[in-house]
Amino acid sequence: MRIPLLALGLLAATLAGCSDERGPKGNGGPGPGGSSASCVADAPVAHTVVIQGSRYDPATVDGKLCDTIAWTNRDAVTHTVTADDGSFDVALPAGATEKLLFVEGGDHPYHCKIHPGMKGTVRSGGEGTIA
Ligand SMILES: [Cu+2]
Repeated sequence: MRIPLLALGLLAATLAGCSDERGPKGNGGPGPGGSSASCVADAPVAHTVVIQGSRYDPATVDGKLCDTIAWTNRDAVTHTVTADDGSFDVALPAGATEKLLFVEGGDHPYHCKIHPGMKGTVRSGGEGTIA
């Protein structure tokens, strides 16, 4: 089975506007742990969300920069993992697994387009680029 890996974040954010992103991120100057982390596109899955009974479990993932999160649909119907802001939109037929790599910090609330009551959130910190 093919499992596409979708990356979201920096690229889209950069294209979306705000051309000037030189805001200071760290505490003064070049130190260890700057804001230029490199995320590996095929990194192991850091978190798994199971979709069962038309619920995301867990509903909130406390992720980190560069985390890859996998959603597995154990229901007999199709669900989606769709960002509230449209930055990602993945359909999961029954039994399917899809992965997303999070390279942009902040909260990423998402929902199922088919079942409006299904809601979840991915939290990730920091910013990175895909190696
Ligand atoms: Cu659904």
